[in-house]
Amino acid sequence: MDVTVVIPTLNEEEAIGEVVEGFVRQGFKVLVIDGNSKDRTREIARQMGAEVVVQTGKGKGQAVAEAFEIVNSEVLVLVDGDGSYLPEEVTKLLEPINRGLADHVVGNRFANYEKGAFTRLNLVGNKILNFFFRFAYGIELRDILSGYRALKREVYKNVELKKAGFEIETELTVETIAKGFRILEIPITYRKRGGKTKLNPLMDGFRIGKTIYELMSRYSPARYLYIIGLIFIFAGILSGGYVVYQWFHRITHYLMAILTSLFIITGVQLIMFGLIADFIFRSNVEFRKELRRIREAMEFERKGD
Ligand SMILES: Nc1nc2c(ncn2[C@@H]2O[C@H](COP(=O)(O)OP(=O)(O)O)[C@@H](O)[C@H]2O)c(=O)[nH]1
Ligand SMILES: [Mg+2]
Repeated sequence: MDVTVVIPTLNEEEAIGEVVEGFVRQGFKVLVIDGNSKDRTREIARQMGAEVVVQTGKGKGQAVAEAFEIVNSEVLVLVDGDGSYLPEEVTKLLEPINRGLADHVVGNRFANYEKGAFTRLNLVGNKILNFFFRFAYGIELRDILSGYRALKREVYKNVELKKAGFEIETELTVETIAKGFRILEIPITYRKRGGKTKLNPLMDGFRIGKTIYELMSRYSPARYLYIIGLIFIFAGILSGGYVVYQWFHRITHYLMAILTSLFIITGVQLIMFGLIADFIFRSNVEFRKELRRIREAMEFERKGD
């Protein structure tokens, strides 16, 4: 199989040599996309046999998007340059793709992580964001922010990435699902990184949460509308309760009664729109999947001729 390993780096001289070597040893092409490191990262990567490109813009997300344009292999593996993932375990990620079970495979770090690989804040932040993601999209994923992934060409050439920074993993995951590709998690090992992290847990955590929420209106419209609808109904129940309570005390609130019905009607309407949105969105995804199956079948036949 034709595989390119893409490693975004920013000042990773401590670990990059070992990472590149680990993949080159297994016979993979390696592309390091560097964010203008001020240390020896590029030099070491080249020595170890990687092709090195300096990204044109800023941020991990921009670097990855750029690499998606440069590479054209059947499969692209994405991995951090900090030594926190094991190059040998790449076979675990490639296997489901080889067997035709998935289009995008994510290494789940929570299966087996070294003590100290996650700081406490990092662990809590990850759990919260994963929980929020499951709640927002209704998809059973445990480690959406993992940096170790394998993507088929169809996936990495078709996802639309707009975020420049650490929101990239969220965007990649949501885009994969919205475009009707199959995503799968596989347990992997996660080690303590060499060198310092570039991620600011609070700032970037907040940005990632914001991205999950922003993408929701586009990719999980039903749940988005249900939540707003429920807020309206809740407001209606509160004001309605108050109106009825006062009415028993012989005080009538006409305006508030009208407001109550508006709240409830708006809420119910939003939920109905949500149902319709859900139906449209689902059939759209099914439609894309079916189209892909047909296209694959046709290509398979053509190759057979
Ligand atoms: N090209 C590029 N790589 C970056 C940038 N920021 C971070 N990286 C790399 O992206 C990978 C993930 O970043 P890291 O700091 O390990 O984040 P964490 O794994 O979430 O703690 C590492 O290999 C970083 O060197 C950037 O602005 N440009
Ligand atoms: Mg890392």
